[in-house]
Amino acid sequence: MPLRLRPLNHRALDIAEVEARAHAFRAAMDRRRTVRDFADRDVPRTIVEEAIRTAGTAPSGANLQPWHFVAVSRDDRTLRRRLRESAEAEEREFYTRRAPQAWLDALAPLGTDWHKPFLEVAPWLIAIFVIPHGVAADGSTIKHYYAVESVGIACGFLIAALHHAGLVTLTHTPSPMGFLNQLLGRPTSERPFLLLVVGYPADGAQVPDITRKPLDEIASFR
Ligand code: IYR
Repeated sequence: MPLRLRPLNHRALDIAEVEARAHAFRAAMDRRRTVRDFADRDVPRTIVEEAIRTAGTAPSGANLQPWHFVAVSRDDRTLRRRLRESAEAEEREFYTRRAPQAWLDALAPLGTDWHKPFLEVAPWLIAIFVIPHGVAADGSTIKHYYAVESVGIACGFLIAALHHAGLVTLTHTPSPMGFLNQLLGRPTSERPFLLLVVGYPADGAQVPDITRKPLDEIASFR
């Protein structure tokens, strides 16, 4: 494709405003917590659509946008029950057999176990798939460069968008996740990446009292 350019839509702010916005955004993001206890309160589909549109603005390798999002409402109770049953079957294996003790020890401060009631309770689940290869008009295969990195960035945007809108999320990683292709009708050429649980927190929801590493532990300036 030929290179076509258009003007960048960017407004240069004065530095005091840049500083204030950087701080305000950090403070807002710092209030984001992974929540495991969801209310059964509804969230309109339009909000989920808007958050997925935000995720779709993420940068991606060669702008190939190697992602697919499947949003599952509570309308199909049977599907929700199947998703929960499949995830819990894998998770029960994980927690009782597959996980090495060191992994279980690492998870202990989070208080997780194989029970996943939020898969039925929360108003929305968003399953995110990586598409490692696309198909060209002539049927040939197109490699999606940095597909996993791109989808990771898009998921960051999605989580930030939902948090910014006033909702809470849980990044759930049932392992293995192959059942998502089958239950959600996605081809095997798409790889499940994660299952994002979306909604409002239950009344009185609590979260683990954990801390984030300070800047000097996560960054160096040279
Ligand atoms: N997939 C399991 C286990 C789990 C793994 C990690 I790494 C976590 O940060 C949290 C949970 C589960 O979802 O419970």
